[in-house]
Amino acid sequence: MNASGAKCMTSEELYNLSNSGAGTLITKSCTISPREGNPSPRYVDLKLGSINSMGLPNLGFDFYLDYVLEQHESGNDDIFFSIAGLTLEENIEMLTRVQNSDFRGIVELNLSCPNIPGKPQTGYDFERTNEVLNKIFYFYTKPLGVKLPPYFDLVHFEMMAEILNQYPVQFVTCINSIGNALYIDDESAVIKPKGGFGGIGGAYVKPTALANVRMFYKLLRKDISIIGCGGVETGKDVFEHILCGASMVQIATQLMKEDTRIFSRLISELEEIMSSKNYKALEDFKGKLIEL
Ligand code: YRO
Repeated sequence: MNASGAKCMTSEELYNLSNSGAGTLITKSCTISPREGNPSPRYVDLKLGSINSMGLPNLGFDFYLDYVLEQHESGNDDIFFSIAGLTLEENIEMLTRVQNSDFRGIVELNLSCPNIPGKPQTGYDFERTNEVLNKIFYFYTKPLGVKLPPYFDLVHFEMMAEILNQYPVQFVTCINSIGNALYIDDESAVIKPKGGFGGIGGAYVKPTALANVRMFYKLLRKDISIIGCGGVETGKDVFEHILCGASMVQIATQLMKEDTRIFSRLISELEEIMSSKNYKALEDFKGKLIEL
């Protein structure tokens, strides 16, 4: 599937994804009101990946709720709806409306929202993450998972896993972009917002993504699925994410570099690797990384 943010904001983009070889799709993270996002240049393609500071441009909650309900009417409930309120109250309002709708798909809650001013993003604020999940699961009963930022410290993996294991989370998606990096061309930043700071994706982040998939695969309850995201360019990268424990894989940077034909390419490259190893199903190698 695509990762939220990559070619999934407009009707046309969602239409193209739904007619691609992707297993499913996810909508652009939304807020209640439509947002223009940050000034351009705000997304730059790099040799080894990408940098972005989009600033959450989206067509607003109602647009995406209408889209997923339209899909439901056509019999398609295998769809992910990404939510990224700028406050806990905004997330609760959107999720209340999803709960009370006919939506039968899956919500991915983006925990990279700014949260409380002066505090880290929600995903890096463990107490706040616990509070957010506690308030949400108090009323929300439909399938829901969380999109996590990358972690770099073993204790942070354990702290986040301990929190997530207390809630009926269906999946976690690892990882969002590696935040607040700076890419320079000659003497200049390459994106305009935030003095050139932005989230990094692509080949740069694959080892971090794989480590996050692997750690959460080991630490989370076995009924919590892992969606791998980060640095997928080829079927070999998909294979490695699954080897670390992913059940599904998302593509952002490489989908931006190519087009929606990437999904059938990745599937045939993965099938090629599987048949060369005599694997018939994902279960034959999922999570089975050889550790020396
Ligand atoms: O800038 C974005 O819209 C963006 N880019 C990412 O790489 N990941 C994200 O989760 C988002 C949306 C959320 C936020 C970073 C703007 C708070």
